[in-house]
Amino acid sequence: DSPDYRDAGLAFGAEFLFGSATAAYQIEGAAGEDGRGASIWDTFSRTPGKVLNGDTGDVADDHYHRWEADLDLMAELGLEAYRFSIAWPRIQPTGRGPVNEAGLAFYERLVDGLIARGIRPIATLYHWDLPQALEDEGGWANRATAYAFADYARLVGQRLGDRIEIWTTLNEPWCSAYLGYGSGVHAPGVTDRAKALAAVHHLNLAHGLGLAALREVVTNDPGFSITLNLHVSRPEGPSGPEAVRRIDGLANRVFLEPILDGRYPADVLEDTAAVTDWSFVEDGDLEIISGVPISVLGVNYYSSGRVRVWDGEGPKASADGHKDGAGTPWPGAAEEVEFLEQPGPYTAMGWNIDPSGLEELLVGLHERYPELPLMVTENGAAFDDVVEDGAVHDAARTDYLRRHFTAAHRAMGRGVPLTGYQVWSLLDNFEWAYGYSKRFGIVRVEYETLERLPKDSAGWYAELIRTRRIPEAPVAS
Ligand code: PNW
Repeated sequence: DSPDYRDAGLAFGAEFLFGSATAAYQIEGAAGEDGRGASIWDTFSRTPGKVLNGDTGDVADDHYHRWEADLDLMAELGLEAYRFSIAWPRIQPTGRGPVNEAGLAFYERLVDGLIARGIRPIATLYHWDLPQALEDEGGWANRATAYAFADYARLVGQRLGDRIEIWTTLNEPWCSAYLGYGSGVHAPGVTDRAKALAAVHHLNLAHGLGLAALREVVTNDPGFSITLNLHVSRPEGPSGPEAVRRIDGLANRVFLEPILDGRYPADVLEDTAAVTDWSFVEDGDLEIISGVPISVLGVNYYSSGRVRVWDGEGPKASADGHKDGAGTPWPGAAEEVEFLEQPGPYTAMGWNIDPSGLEELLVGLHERYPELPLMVTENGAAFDDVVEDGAVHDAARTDYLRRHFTAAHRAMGRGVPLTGYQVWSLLDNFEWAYGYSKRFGIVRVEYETLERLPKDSAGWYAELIRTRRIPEAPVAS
């Protein structure tokens, strides 16, 4: 038992799905092409001061034009699955109405190209690029957006519903709600705690309505899922457990319980009573949200936090290894939670590296939901890569991945039904508020030329996939 999570040689079964993940706005570019409408991220990134260096997704990795070469690259790495997202404004430019054929055709080509190469498509319907026209009507703070999402899901399902392996409704609704409508560091940049909580509910509702629509139209018995960025918080001092309860409630249970248990957690409603009366939850909503069971839960994990309740004296600490504590106006009682300095080491995002958090998260979920299969839908790291003689020797990234795969393997050894692992990300890409300054790819993208260069971590991952055993790896200095 090595405490540093660097066990080489651990084996994964034949069914375990190794892959990599991306998202439409982060890689596609071609923002004005083939009838694509504007999304909230177009508007936000073009607003001065919102994204570092004024970066936008206008060109990104130009994947919209280079998709075929990118698929060949995935095949060369031996990926068994590819998790991508579909841009709603390519399918419905204003968020409503008939299909924009040219936009949908892109995803048909992509999915057929994956299948032709033996790579299984995992499709996310919403990875944050809401059509701007829907934001103009209130966005996720508006109940009607959930119904518009269901119509969109049906349109996509009618066309791709014979070929997708796993459908994911939403990616990280925590980010959409709290970063989009609470702190405003993500699009649409709204800062209103009550709207953030309304967004939480409408995103949950969209999930339920979306799955119901999909179930009616798909023909190939796919998996149904949602991807959550669940927060692992470690308690500090006597108030630590109370702080953990508050963050776990607002970040995790406010999504898990409506979807998996058909109820909102009573303590969360209490914690937020001064912010909202939750009257946006209508009769029958919880039946809709939990109505179509998910067959696998997607888990995104990068880092953990260390928390206690602020005693009201001195400045409130907000150093957060997971970056969400800093400046995030957690609504209600969680606002009084302090995010403490972490021991490190850190990634280039300033996120504390803590593979044991992944093991604990997976084991905890399995204890709470014993029948539910899990999949890691994102894990990876940004580091300050350098190109040397035409190579990127990203030992730190390889080491990060090796330790997290070890953690996942240990969780499986403790009985967790983990079905796969999608590394974030295949390509360096538009890292939201950080623009192109943070590189998460196992493949480097040279933004001047748009050339792709697999990093050493990609070679390591290809070997893991080929041998189904965790290879030796250089230890990060
Ligand atoms: C996730 N936070 O984003 C997303 O799903 C990806 O699109 C993204 O590139 C990746 O993780 C790396 O950041 C997050 O502030 C963004 O806590 C922000 C936070 C968490 C996840």
